[in-house]
Amino acid sequence: EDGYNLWLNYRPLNARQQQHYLSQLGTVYIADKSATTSVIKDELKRATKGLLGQKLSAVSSAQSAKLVLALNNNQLTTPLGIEQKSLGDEGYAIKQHKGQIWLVANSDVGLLYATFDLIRQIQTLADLSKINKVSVPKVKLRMLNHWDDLDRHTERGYAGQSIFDWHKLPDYQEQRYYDYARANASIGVNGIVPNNVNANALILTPAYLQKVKALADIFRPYGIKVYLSVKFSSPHLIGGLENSDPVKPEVQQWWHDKAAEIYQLIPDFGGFLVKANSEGQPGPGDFGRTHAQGANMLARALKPFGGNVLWRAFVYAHDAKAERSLQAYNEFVPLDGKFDDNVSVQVKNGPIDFQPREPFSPLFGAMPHSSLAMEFQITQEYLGFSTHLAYLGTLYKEALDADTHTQGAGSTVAKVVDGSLSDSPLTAMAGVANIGMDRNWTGHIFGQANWYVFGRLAWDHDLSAADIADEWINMTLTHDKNAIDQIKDMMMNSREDVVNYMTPLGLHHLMDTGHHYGPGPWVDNLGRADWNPTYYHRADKQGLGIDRTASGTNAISQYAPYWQQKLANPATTPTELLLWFHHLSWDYTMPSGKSLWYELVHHYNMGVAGVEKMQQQWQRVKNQIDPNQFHQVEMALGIQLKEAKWWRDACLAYFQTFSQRPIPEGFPKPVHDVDYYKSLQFPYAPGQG
Ligand code: BDP
Repeated sequence: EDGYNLWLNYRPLNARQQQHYLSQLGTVYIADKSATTSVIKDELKRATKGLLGQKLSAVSSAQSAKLVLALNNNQLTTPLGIEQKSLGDEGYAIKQHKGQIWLVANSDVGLLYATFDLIRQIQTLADLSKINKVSVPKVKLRMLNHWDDLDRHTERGYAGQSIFDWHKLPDYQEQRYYDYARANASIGVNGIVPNNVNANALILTPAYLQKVKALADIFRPYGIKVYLSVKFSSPHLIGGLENSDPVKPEVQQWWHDKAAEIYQLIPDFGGFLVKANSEGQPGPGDFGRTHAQGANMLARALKPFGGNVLWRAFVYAHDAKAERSLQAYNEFVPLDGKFDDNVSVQVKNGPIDFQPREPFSPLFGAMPHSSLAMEFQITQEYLGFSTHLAYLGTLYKEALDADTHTQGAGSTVAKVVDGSLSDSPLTAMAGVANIGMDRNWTGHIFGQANWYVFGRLAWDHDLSAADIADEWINMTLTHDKNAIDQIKDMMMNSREDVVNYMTPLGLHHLMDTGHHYGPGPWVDNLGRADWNPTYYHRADKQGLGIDRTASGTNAISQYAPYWQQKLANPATTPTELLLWFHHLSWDYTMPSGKSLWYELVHHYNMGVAGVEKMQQQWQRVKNQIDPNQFHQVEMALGIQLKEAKWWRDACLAYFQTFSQRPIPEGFPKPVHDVDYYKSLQFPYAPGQG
């Protein structure tokens, strides 16, 4: 088992289970013909052959079939009485009806999603005898963002080169593209951006658009649209215009013409993703224009063709006076209501940058007249690359379930993202992909679970992280009940372990420079203050943490009054975010009754202990896991333990130079002094920008 099949790993069920499902599904009728229907047939064949030992026999009428797939506009579905409207463009129903199982949707892509759901039911050994479900996605655009360069380098990618081989496209169409599309369709991902947000203008040249068209043609039957990251200065760089000022008619015309050219090739092209005026990328700010002016210019070029703009809110200016966590809000909130209806402002889950733990970004809930898209990072740039086991389902849920209180209690981030709390109909969720050419796609097998959970939550944010982990384990690794419990427990605790051994109690941005691999809390010499870890932890003789209350940067003022009140006082600030919002003395009494210094040491050690526990749990499931996969995870956990100790020791050795307190009784002392940790070099760490 090399992991290539991901969760679409159709291992044979036991004979009794096979018999059971064959008696329920033995014959199939598919009342439709299209490219997507062929995909459905292929997948059903593949899944039933693998899982049930034989494919279903196709029959020529619905009456004689056990399994019926039908479009809702078809007369055939009348007996089910399913409200056509309720399913929308992509939703579906799976219903037991007089001894038959019906899959019904308004579109063939809806039927494809239903098929993958049915397969998942079998893979997770669900009872189909009374199945009666309707499933409709809560968010419209469910997208993967690849930070992949045209030379196949993947920025912050830890699983090998980019899967997109631009050099060989459009002629050479890898099997991997099809398997990638199957995997995405199986979890409801319906849009992909194959190129880096730090965009190369070449992507919009005719030769590259031919390559993009080839990908779009492959992905179309799977319900997946292609979008592109575009460089705002493209009119100047590849169009020969003097500059790319968005108010200039010739610049607007250039984008209109470019859009027309793209749609000529790709009639269902999704639109543009833009990183503008951020980390050196060009943008409307270069000409004194606002983000809204820049975004709307692109949106108007795409509008006649039905395309959308995803405009990123990840901005922090190098000359800004405000503390970094304040900047996106400062720039974007005044623009609320000014974006066109085919623009979504894409916001990272937290106010800084994909840290192991952040509070929710205050933009969520603060722009009720705009579409706000969620951007999660699936690739583990700040959570141990592809060597650490960190299930991100819990992180995503924490962010989505966070209550912004902007429209009273219950104003969760999820409700902002799914449009219930805004007057914009456009809704979107994006995940920065963790996929590369590694045989198992994600480097670490458990990285697959992060791709999986992203898609499942983008479809339905009400699902629980534990249930999704359960599905994934069943589909990917094993059906053994005890093993599932052990592995699920590992997954559910893993992200908190990482938080504890890297950045406990609200600490953040302690990583080393450039590659972001390993600890570097001492770094204070970078070109910009807000690139330095010291900017964020503010350790001194008195204590630790950054004061973001009114006596400090006043970042808490960007949250709803409910939160302002709570966050103003350390005693009512959630412990896990304490040092995000407060600078506290080393002797500050924590809710446990112990001092801050004690709890800091304790948390770092809990993180390490958590990895040791995962190692033990993994050993317990040895007989239930494919030997190759078992060994890979075993080796990775070995690395993770070493690195957890490295993080703990380096950070504690460093913070101890300020706290001047001994490591409390019962905890190990750092193995080396801080100079040793400072001296470590990682010139070829993967995935650097
Ligand atoms: C940072 C990454 C950088 C990305 C940037 C972004 O280190 O490589 O370009 O985010 O989101 O976290 O644009």
